[in-house]
Amino acid sequence: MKTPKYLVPNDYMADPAVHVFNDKLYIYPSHDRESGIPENDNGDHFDMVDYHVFSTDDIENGSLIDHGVVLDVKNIPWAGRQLWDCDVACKNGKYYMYFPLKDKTDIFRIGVAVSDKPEGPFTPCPDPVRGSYSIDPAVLDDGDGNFYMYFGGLWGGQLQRYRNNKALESACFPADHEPALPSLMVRLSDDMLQFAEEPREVIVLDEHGNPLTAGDTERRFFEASWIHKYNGKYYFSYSTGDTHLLCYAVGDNPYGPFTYQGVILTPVEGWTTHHAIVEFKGKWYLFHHDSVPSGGRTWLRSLKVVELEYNEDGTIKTIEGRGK
Ligand code: FUB
Repeated sequence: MKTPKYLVPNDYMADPAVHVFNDKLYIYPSHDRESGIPENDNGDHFDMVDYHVFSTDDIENGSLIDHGVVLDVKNIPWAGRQLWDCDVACKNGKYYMYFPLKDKTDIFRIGVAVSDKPEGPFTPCPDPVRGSYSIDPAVLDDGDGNFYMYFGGLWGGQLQRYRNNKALESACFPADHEPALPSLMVRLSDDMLQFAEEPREVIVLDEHGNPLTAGDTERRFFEASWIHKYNGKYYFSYSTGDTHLLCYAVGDNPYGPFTYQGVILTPVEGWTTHHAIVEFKGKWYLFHHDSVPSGGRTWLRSLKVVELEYNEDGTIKTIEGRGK
């Protein structure tokens, strides 16, 4: 599949998380909608209220099943507003959906909802994960019984309001020459419902072994963490936000550090860019979104998929976001 393909032409879906469970591909997107809220740097216009799940056993030529609404904000006891990018992990036959949501004080927390089936529906826990903050959880099943969550996002994602896992009096961005605010990562507890340790910084190093700086806006982390393994290496990928790139960095273990490698996807139509990388039936795919079908309305995004290819040295071939 060399040409990108839209997956859900009759609705607006974004921020895909994608996994293979029981030999099927499951897609867990955000569900965009027109709320009428004006666009601003806090992302108030991304006012999503539920999630759908999609599945297929043939992403190239098969149809996609829409399993309908699997979690609704009105059923989450601690909910304020804005269901953003979620992810799902499977352990011992149970499926755990991790989702960011503002609580009743307008602070993003990460919640968990549980199901016996990958397609849900998911039952939310009464409270958010203790010590959680910011947005965009992505969970790695490391295959050895350990599960790791990567999370965080700048600006509307509120990451600049924290240092060392503590809330600041007010938001604080590093100076351009200082290390960039990194994504966070944390091992999950055995029951998958809490953090097993304090979240740690995901350090992305440049070619000289120095952490990327805040002024390095074409390479530094902004939001949309994703992690996958290829040939025994850990590939941490993310969006650079205001420079609209999907980039990646490679490390030897889930904690990093990771060394910056390059661009996966050049800018798409629309402000945000977000993705998942997954292997299915012997091929690798980049799931992402753009705002072409909505005529550029950045809060109404459409899901896409395209094949992703590696070079022999393990680097990823860059894909054109506005390519046909
Ligand atoms: O969908 C809302 C936010 O937009 C996501 O959490 C970010 O990653 C960006 O895609």
